[in-house]
Amino acid sequence: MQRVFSGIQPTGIPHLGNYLGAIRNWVTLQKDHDCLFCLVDMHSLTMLWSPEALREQTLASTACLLASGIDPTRLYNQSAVSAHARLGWIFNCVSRLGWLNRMTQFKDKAGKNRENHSAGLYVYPNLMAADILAFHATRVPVGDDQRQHLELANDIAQKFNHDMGVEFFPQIEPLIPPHAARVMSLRDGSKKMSKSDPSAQSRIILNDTADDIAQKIRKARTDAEPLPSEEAGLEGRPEARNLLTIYAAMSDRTLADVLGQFAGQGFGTFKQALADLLVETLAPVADETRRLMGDRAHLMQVLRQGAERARAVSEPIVSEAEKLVGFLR
Ligand code: AQP
Repeated sequence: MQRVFSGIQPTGIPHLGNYLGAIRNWVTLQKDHDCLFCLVDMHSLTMLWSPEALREQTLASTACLLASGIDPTRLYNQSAVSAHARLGWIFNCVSRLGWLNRMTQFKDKAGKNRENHSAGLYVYPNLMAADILAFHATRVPVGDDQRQHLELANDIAQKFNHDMGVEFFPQIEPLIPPHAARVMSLRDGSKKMSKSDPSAQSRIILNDTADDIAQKIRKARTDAEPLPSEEAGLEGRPEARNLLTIYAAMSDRTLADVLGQFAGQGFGTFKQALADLLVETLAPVADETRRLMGDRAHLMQVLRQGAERARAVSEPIVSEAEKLVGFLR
């Protein structure tokens, strides 16, 4: 059975982009793959953080993932399993500065002020490679924004194998959904929907109420033109494309099919239909998330048990990697 690994940062409540780009696929994959899903709390330290918020958001994200249908036995938080940090350090020494310099996510997040960002943000992709390879996972379901990091993980695996003269780490295959792999902000169709966007109106989060969802969709930025009948008519209209793509992904239909239904109509009717569709799927997730957040002891227990299982899988692999690089045991 193929092993699957994927993670999400507990930097806030997961949003619709996380759901369509990653979480929804995790739920499908866990049916016939050996899956590990991780709250990557160590990655959350790469940007400024508050310890109290990190604790709360780790529990809230756990609740959201369970409410979305993730199997509790497959979920844990990264910092509880030392294999991540140990292999992460080895990969810091295998990865090349030239490779990291090409990472667009670092450039996007650091912006013009890169000298003031943490060294962690820069080496984040090395830790991400360790997250996956510590389990010899070969399939990684992610959104499109993570494609470059997975290419780097394969370069690291290959260089490690070459330098140590072994065939130890496998190659990784990204599983990127064919539709809605990059959900954009509801306020600006050129920006990725993100937990760290200062505007709460830019994203739908998985514990939004039905009213929140309807209000955010009503206020989502659009343009003055009616909806086109063909995809070509979405050229230069990123906000319209984003909303239609979300509708198509949520209803498991093609964009062409959705355009056929709404062609020539204004955004009023379409936004109402989109809000209804989102509420139908997400409101039960939000209700269950709120219920689970009331039971912190249960959430902690899920993470502890998940970490135990993750330790059992990763320990022999990372111990072997440590032996291969020459560490004495
Ligand atoms: N907008 C998106 N569309 C599709 N997929 C997305 N993912 C994130 N944003 C979108 C996918 O969700 C998974 C978990 O992402 P993450 O939380 O680890 O990190 P991120 O990509 O940095 O997400 P955010 O929301 O933008 O977080 P912040 O603001 O904290 O940096 C990944 O598979 C990702 O591809």
